[in-house]
Amino acid sequence: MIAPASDDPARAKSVIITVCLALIVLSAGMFYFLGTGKSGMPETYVPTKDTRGMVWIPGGTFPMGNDKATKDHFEERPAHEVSLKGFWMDVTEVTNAQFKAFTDATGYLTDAEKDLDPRQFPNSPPEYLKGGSLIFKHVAGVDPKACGTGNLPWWKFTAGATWRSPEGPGSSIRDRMDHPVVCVTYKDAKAYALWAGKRLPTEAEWEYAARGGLSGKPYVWGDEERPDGKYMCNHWQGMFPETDLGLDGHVSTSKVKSYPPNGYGLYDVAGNVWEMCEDWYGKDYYARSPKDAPAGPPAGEDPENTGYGQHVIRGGSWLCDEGYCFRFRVASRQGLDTLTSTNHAGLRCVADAPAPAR
Ligand SMILES: [Ca+2]
Repeated sequence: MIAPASDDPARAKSVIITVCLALIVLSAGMFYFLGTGKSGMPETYVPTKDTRGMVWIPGGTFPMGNDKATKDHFEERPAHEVSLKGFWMDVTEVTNAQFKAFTDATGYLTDAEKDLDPRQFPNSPPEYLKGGSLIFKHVAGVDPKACGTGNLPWWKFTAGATWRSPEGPGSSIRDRMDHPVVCVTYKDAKAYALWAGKRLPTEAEWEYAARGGLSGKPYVWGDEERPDGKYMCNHWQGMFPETDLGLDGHVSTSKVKSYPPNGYGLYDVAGNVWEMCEDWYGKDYYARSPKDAPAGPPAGEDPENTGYGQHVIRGGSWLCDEGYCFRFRVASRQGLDTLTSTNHAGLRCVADAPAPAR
């Protein structure tokens, strides 16, 4: 399995893992281009006209990014003007219940649910052929800022960790059907969106919508991290990656709509789970981004040299603390390896249905 980037995500370095990554990429890439072949899956994007559970985001122009970003978050610079047309956006992150409706209708199997064929990869250790996801584990005695960017000790590839069993075999979503789906890849997210007659947002659409009509604010709700001492989203409190005190009420994902919505009525755009965007991830893309409807660079960052690259994820997650990650801020951005699934990343869709009658 391929490791995600920077703050909380891990990176594998060993030769054997690199070899296995390449094999996984080749295999998964083949699945990607061949499609699922499952019944009930549309071949092309046909925008839904059913906007229940969505909200209209009116078009406009806004300053995207953050000129006040520190050196740890230089990818948020420079702030630049962006113009967008209006679109519809899901009010919540896609839930386990919604994802189940998709798999029930189509028989779709996520990447994490599929083992690789050992006959196809005879030289790979069996443990690397199992389907699974990168799962967070608490680790004591670690200074995360001293860990660099590779082999982050709090990420563990867990065979059998899937959207149905987000902590691995024996775990269940039975009591979490209203939580956001996790342990899905970009390909899985795209498949869900296609089935729903929706699509993943561009990074610009995501940030414009997340700002909720506010301009240049650090948080989706405004200037203060905790107005009147109140936690406004699900993130991490305490010493990362050892102890999450759960002062916001949750120490893992939370059910959607557990916190107040932003100005457009969108819930959990900060925290809970990272949300996948359509764009490839470019750290320095903002320096050359066009003004009108930017759609990302032609290729993504590829820190693991997988040949496949990273797509953008936005919004931060239940794992973002204030000292190390600090990416539940609205301008925060990072990449996720395209074929990686983790238990802190999910999705929210947009759609191109006609604007509501005025
Ligand atoms: Ca929390």
